[in-house]
Amino acid sequence: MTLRRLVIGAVALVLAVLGVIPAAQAHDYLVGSTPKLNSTVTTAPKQVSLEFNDIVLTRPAPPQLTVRGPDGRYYETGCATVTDTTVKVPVALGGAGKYTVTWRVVSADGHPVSDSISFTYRPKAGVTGAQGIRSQKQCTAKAASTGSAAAPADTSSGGGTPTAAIVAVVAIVVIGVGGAALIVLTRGRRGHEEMIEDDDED
Ligand SMILES: [Cu+2]
Repeated sequence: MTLRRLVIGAVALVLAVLGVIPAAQAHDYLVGSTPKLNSTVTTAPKQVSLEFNDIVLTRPAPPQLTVRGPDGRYYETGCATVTDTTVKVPVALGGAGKYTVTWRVVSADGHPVSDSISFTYRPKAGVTGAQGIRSQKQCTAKAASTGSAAAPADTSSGGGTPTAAIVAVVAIVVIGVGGAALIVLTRGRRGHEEMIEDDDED
């Protein structure tokens, strides 16, 4: 019984290391934004920025950040840039109404995450907004690398070595735990099978 518990614990640990259990927790999530979530602004912001709990990667894909107006048009005027945990995009808002900020960024663990928030723009009377564009800007890696994404070799080799080491460690643990689990499961099953397997033996 104690051994079985130990094995279950070890299996859970392996799954945790592999990222199966806390997959969602490992992903970057939004902790703040400008404008704030569901807020109403009366002055048009020059940029929209998103603050994540962890760093945002610019590889393999640059961040995608769109700001869509109440008319369905896009109001970002450039490509999104990343500074550690912050992703921002320049904007020129149009008319009054609800604006939806949608993002797709590469999480600190290398997986893409996407979601959206919205805010309301209520300009003062007489303020004329921008026209917006029909379809979102296509931002390639090159277009987005205006900032600090000028060290591709470092990022890839830096991430490769620890990953290989982790895989090796996990493989060893999996083999060990797998063997122990097999022993325990076989033992446990034997007791159960004795009751129903009489016919098979004949
Ligand atoms: Cu992930």
